[in-house]
Amino acid sequence: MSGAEAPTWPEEFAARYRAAGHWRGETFGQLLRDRAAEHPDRIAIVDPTGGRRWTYGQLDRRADRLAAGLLARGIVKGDKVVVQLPNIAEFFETIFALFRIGALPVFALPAHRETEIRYFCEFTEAAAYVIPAEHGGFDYRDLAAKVLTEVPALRHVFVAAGDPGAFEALSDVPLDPAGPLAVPDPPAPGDLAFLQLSGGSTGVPKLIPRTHDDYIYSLRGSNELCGVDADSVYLVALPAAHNFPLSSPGSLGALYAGARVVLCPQPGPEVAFPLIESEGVTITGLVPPLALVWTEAAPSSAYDLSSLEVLLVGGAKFSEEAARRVGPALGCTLQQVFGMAEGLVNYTRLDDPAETIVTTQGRPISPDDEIRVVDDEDEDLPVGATGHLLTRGPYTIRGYWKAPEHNARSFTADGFYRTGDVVRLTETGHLVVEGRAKDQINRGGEKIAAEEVENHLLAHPSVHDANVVAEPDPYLGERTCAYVILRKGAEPLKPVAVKKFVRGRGLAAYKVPDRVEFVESFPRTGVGKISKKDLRAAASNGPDSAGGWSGSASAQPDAVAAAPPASTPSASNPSPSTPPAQA
Ligand code: AMP
Ligand code: DBH
Repeated sequence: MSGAEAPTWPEEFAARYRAAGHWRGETFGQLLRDRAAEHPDRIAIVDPTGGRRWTYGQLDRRADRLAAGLLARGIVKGDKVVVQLPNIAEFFETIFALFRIGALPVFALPAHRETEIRYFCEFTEAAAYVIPAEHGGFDYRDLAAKVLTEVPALRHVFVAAGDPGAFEALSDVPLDPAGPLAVPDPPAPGDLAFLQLSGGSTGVPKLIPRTHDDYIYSLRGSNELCGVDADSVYLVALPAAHNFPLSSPGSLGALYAGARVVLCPQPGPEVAFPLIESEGVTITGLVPPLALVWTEAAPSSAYDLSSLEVLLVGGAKFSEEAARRVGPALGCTLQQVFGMAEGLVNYTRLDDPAETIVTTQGRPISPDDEIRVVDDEDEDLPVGATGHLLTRGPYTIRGYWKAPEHNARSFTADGFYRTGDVVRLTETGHLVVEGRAKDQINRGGEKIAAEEVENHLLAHPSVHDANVVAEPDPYLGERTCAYVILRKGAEPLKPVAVKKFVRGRGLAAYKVPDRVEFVESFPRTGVGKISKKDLRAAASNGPDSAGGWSGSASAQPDAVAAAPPASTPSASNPSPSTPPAQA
């Protein structure tokens, strides 16, 4: 992997991970080839929308034919391809074709819109962009047409499902390679396999470079801890490209095991439960809000859910009370998972005591995952104390892709990733997530970088300054509240107009603030910095408490007499840029 694009593991660590048998020299292209050779007629992918059932042999063949077609279109090793597909079979055909030729999928989510997609295409200098024609009432061809005019380097748009319109249908790309697929320079196990997205905490989005070797190790480890083998049936209920349903153990873990992957077009019980019954689903993963909905729906459901053995819940903190209800309601084992696309994944073990399963977020996959819980000065804390989680290990990145300045802050000098999570370690080595130090809102598992939304708010001509914080929500866990100071003399705005403005900037809908409050000033800390802590406290006290700090911590009104131009950075947002982030 190229050191210029992202820092990688020092050779002594790489050697250790190889010697331990973690990195076994596998690649995604080869693993599908091997499974197809072992059991060509087993079902790999079930896509209920098209009534499609692809065997391992068929998926392997499709990946080869698409790979040959993509090579013929000039897509080569190292090229980036933004893949924005819903839960359809073509997602797997596409990514395995790209893996085979060594081109890198960039895993966009269906919720991403113009701002995010343009950024991914520009920043990665993507050669191609793969979309469905329409999904969830949204026309991705319109989005692609806009992005194509804005990003000249983008050479191809492929439409994987539905009417391709002005673009090329993905189904027209495959070619029959004469004989076995000939890839001029096939990827090596240590090469990058794809770029995953980070929820991020800054206005600048982060891309996560994962290698074949490191990611496949996390799949193998996950399969072992989640009991996934060739007889398992994994339901992809969350968006397929997200790191959780992709790898914990996810669809790729299931394919690694030679198991069956069932694609669920919608995660609600009305669509998922019939699929669990008809396909005999044994394992799936959900974010906490969905787990609550399933738990409520299951007892009165007409569908037979008895095949379900394991329900993984993660992405955001699952409350103990809700966790207790899962087993009785769904008749399966709850497995909490605390993971991150940057690497480290923790699971409660299937045979952990029931109390451990409902009160902790698990422990790391690997004996070589190094965990440190530290104070604000990076000093190690004793077991049981609450502090910042730092980690290093065989499947945790050593740096984001092309982000040297951010890497200097997000990683210690000796390569530990600063997760931004505040945790406590129990005597049994389990982690309990107690909070978060990063400036992020976790909206039911969807991560929102506060700074990103603040930058979009600041682009409004009437907005002088803005701060976005989390407020508690009974269903989502957290939702977003934007505190906005209007410019002196600006026309009064309604909250709905602010939300509409943000939406109009072409952002994923989940990033639009749930609540907007207009205030005269922001609370300040002792040294005069804006206190997000006080803003969060105000937000959790409800709509009318905003501005309660005025005249106390800060006697200085924040609004200035002469309105600066819209692009001028404000105190709370040194960067005037308006880049998007992600997941
Ligand atoms: P990302 O870096 O976007 O992949 O998001 C990973 C982050 O999600 C973690 O660093 C945590 O903040 C959060 N997260 C994931 N799983 C859990 C969990 N089970 N409990 C609490 N927070 C979680
Ligand atoms: O939230 C996450 O990013 C996440 C949660 C559970 C994750 O990446 C994972 C498991 O692998």
